[in-house]
Amino acid sequence: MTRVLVTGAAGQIGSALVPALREAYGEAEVLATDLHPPAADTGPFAVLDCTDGRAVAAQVAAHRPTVVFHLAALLSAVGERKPQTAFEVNLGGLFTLLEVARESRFAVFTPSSIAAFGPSTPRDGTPQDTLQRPTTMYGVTKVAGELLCDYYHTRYGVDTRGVRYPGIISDSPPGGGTTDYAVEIFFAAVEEGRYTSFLKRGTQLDMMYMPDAVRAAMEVMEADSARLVHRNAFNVTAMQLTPERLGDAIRRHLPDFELDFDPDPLRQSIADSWPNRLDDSAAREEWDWRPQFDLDAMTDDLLRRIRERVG
Ligand code: NAD
Ligand code: AKB
Repeated sequence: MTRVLVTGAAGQIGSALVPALREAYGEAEVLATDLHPPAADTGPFAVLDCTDGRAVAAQVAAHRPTVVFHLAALLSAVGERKPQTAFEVNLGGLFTLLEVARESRFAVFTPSSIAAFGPSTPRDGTPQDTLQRPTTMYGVTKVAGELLCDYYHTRYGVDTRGVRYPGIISDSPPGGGTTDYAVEIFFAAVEEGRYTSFLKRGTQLDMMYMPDAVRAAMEVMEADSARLVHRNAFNVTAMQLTPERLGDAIRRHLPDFELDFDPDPLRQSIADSWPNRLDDSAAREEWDWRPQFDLDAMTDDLLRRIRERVG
């Protein structure tokens, strides 16, 4: 039987992952945890600070998870504004959880990010195994977290797995990252008919629609471990977007949509340090990863959802 605990469950990814996990494993089997309750969710929830080792151990003892989806983190832009807290939560929280996993023997899913790469990484067709010298605190915690997860697997046999997510686009609000513009643009298009991008024209980044991101997390945890050469930090991607490409896709539905640009220096410099396009062939080979949504399919689905919500 699969019993699940999710940290950071009230955030952008948790808001979609928790319902999908409950659908798959049963509502009572999935305990959502965060510093505060999720906006919409009504299933089992507990307040849990992932940096508090005693509290994490107590929740694990009470719920007895077989797998923890560890989503608690500060994202790239917030992390640059609060680097000390980002280190404490992103790396301290992960270390705390892995220590509990070492004792209690549950599997751990930890998302890394395209932020684990830096300006010296090959930008096009970024390989699975390559140079990683990120220049943000978020990126530093992500690459260190990848290594920590590998270490707990090889040293202690903890079943650690994970993916390097690109920017995730969804109808749940983003948590303070560099790719947030790609969510904001859809809401602004429906509500105001215009959007001012904080990334400049031509800034290309890997992106993925939330249903694919949720499926990636669940599929890598269900994958046959005998096939896994890598375990943590699988490159995964679905599409490569610029603000203009998103604008063009939105204009198929809303022809009068206006897009202009007012680049934010912090988030632009972060975006400029990340890859243009990941090579996700290791995930495709080792656990049959395939994205299902391209730009047009995502745009059709997301605009429909936002319109239903906004009315
Ligand atoms: P988010 O910012 O939307 O949510 C993170 C959640 O963590 C928040 O609800 C916050 O309250 C919680 N949190 C913060 N500090 C905490 C603490 N001390 N203890 C417990 N909870 C705490 O982030 P998200 O977008 O849902 O991201 C989830 C994971 O996926 C993160 O590891 C992130 O780095 C990774 N990721 C996300 C994206 C993306 O585009 N959303 C891309 C790559 C990787
Ligand atoms: C961010 O922009 O910080 C996140 C990410 C790509 O990790 N969305």
